[in-house]
Amino acid sequence: MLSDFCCSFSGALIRALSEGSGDDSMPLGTMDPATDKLETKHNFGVRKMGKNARKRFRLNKNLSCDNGGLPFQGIFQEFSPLIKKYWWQRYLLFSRFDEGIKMDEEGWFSVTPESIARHHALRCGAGIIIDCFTGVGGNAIQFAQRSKHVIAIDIDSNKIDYAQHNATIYGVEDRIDFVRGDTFLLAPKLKADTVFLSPPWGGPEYAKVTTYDINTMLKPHDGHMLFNVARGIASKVVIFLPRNVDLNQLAELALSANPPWLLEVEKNYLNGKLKAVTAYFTDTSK
Ligand code: MGP
Ligand code: SAH
Repeated sequence: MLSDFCCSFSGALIRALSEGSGDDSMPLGTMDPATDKLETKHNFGVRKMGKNARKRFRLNKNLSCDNGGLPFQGIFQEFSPLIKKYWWQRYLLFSRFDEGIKMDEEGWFSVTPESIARHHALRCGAGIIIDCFTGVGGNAIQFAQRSKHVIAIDIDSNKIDYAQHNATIYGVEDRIDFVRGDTFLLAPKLKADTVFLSPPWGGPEYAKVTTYDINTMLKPHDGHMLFNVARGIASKVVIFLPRNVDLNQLAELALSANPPWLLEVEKNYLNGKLKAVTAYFTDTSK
């Protein structure tokens, strides 16, 4: 089951919090959604495993029990042991995984699970979208299913090759312009309707801290740099962030623009487990 809920913070609410009314130290995420502007709750429903999926699941389970099985062994040869837990989730990451999806180490732990990426695509609409940190293409592929034009940038040429290959499996490679480059250097030349940012969080270690600090832990630049660069590209900025992100820092980002941008924070759940947080910033003056 994928369920997301999304709290929309009006400018007034952000201001109230940043000015310290009430408990300033309380992260926005701990508020009672019933009283704090819970706008929507989408329940995507529990999907029963189909006959084929059950068969595939049994097959993979058997492979891994009998001696590790080939796919499982291969994973250990090619990647660090850390990747094992992501391999178990491979069909959540790419439903067409068995058709030849290519991954590298960072791709395994960074790719946005397919149903969350599909949801991002729904929310981002059909205009021109720039995916500034494409990775192996989890988001770009879903954007291309809906948007008329996707520009997919990554600094790592292997990632761009893998993303292009993976997009071919989904039949959407023609709708994506793949660019190998540094988003921060390319930014002044970019214009779009929506800019999507799924930057490196510093690896799976992000989960070891109670509160993730976007000012010190995001790579390769901090949250303010990221937001400022992105808002020069589009009037809608979407950032995919760790589930333990400090929500007050997101409100600060929205307020740092003049006039302040609207902020919506969405928690992304998969099978009842909180996976990540997505922040949607919109310039309401345009
Ligand atoms: P996770 O917390 O590492 O996995 O990442 P999981 O399965 O929730 O681990 P558990 O031990 O808590 O059960 C959850 C999701 O966050 C991944 O599937 C990715 O979509 C995303 N993600 C994780 N990391 C480390 C990154 C990252 O560095 N960058 C980006 N953009 N996304 C990441
Ligand atoms: N959303 C992606 C995962 C992104 S992981 C997916 O679903 O597959 C983050 C990516 O940012 C990595 O692939 C990394 O190579 C890339 N990256 C890091 N610094 C960058 C920069 N300055 N410009 C462009 N890409 C960058």
